[in-house]
Parts: sequence; structure tokens; C-alpha cells
Amino acid sequence: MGAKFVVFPELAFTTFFPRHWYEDLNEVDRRFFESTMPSAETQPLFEEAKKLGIGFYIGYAELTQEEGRTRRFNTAILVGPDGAIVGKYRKIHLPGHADHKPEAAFQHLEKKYFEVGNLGFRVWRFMNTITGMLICNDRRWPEAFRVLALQGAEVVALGFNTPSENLSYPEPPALRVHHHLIMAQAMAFQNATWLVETAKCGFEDGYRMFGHSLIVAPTGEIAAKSASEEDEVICFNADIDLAADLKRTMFNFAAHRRPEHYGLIVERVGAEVTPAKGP
Ligand code: ING
Repeated sequence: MGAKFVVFPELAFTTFFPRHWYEDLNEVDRRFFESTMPSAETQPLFEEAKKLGIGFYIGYAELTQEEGRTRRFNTAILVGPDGAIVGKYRKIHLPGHADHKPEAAFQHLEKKYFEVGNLGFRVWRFMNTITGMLICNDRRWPEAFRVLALQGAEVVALGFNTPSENLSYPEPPALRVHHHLIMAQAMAFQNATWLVETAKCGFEDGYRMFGHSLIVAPTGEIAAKSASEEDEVICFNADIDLAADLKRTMFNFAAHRRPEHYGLIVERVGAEVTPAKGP
């Protein structure tokens, strides 16, 4: 289809293993984590991309030794058309829980298997654009996109694995997709960036994850969307400069933002009821 940049999903090399409780972390490391990237198993992907002159984003479970200890992150990398790794992001917003919930239909143990990412939200000069990365649950937190946009992001790549069922309470699957669609359109528009969100979807281990991979324009319009939960490729010839007018006018951050009034966003973690004392 003539694509120059491909976005693969979160944890693209393995099943979404945080849906299961494993007592033995050595088994988890052996079965699901990558201790080198690329490795013998993943090198063919890098070689094929280089042969085709295609850059890509891909998510994987990263096992590494840092500061004298074993670290585990839900990671994504940007790889240039020459096969070189240009950027790395380690997922910061980890949803779910760390404890075993034996009564639940499935687990969501990202807080058990991964540490909070320690590389921050960054952008890179990548294939003649300024590209940033996020992973899955990050798309529910506007702060993540705004930090990338404040660094000049023109493209944001985001892989996801979102279960169709809600672990905590009954929720129509269509409503979960609705949330996914409005978040993607809002974040792309309010930050005047292209946004590529790629699903790992369909039944995996018997557990369903929804699709709806998207390419969203800076205008907030969905330029391309997957239509199935099968293996599917969506492609769009994006004009990166489509965002220029928005960045110069409506979302000219320097002209319109008022950080002196935004303090609570950084100072306060959870919501606290603190009503004003008067008018
Ligand atoms: N998956 C889900 C996501 O944020 C989730 C987890 C789903 C959290 C629905 C809250 C509500 O899309 C990952 N991998 O973050």
C-alpha cells in the first residue's frame, strides 16, 4: 500500500499475558519478556523493514538490568527505515492491579509485571517529522498527549490491547469503543497532531480485545479505521503540515495557555473536594 511508517500494537510479540496470574516470575520472563531488542527471534522483522525502507513502532515487554537490579517495562520503540532504533518509551500509565483476583473472570496485572516507565514522555526527529510515543492506557490521560505536544509532536504513535469486557463492572462493549473513539479524536484535535492507534484484537487465549485501529488527523477527523477484529492493515497518505493552521491559531499554546492556573494538575494526584469559600 506504499506505507512508509507502520505502527504495530502494544506487546506485539506475545499474548496480553497480564490477563493471567503467574506465581513464577522466571516463567513470565522466559515466556513473555525480551532481554535484547532485536534478538534472533525479532531480527527478521528489522531486516524486512530495512529491505522495504519502512520505519516502524512496535510494543514489547522489556526485561533489563539497570541500577543493579532487574527491571521490567511495557515498552515501545521507534525504528527508522535503516533498521536503527531511534527512540524508546516505557509505559507510564499502568492500569489494573498488582494483587491476584482469583474470583475475577480475568486479571489485569500490568501493575504486577511492569514498573512505571522511567523515560518520560519524549519526542524524536523521525522520518522528517517530530514523533512521540504512548501506549494503550496513556490515551486516557490528556496530560500525556499535552506533554508531547508541548515538545512539538506532529505525530503520536500508540499501540493498544484493550479488552472488550470491563473487569470491574458491567459495561456494554460498544460503550468502551465509544470512549476509545472520542479520546483519539479529542487528543489529536486538542494537540493538533496526527495520531495512529493500532489494536491487537480479536480472541487471544479465548479473551476478546476490540479493534478499531485508527489514523486520526490533527483536525480530529478519523482518516482511516479498521473494520474487523481480524488481521487488517489500514493506511493513509497523511499531510503532516495539515496541523499548521491549528498550531498557529486555535492551539497556539504560547498565545493561549495559562499554566499559572493549572497548578493542581501537577500538585494533586487524586481528586479532593476543596470548594471555594465564597463567590
Ligand atoms: N488496556 C486497557 C486500556 O486502557 C483499561 C485497560 C481498559 C483500563 C478499560 C481502563 C478501562 O485501554 C491497557 N493495556 O492499558
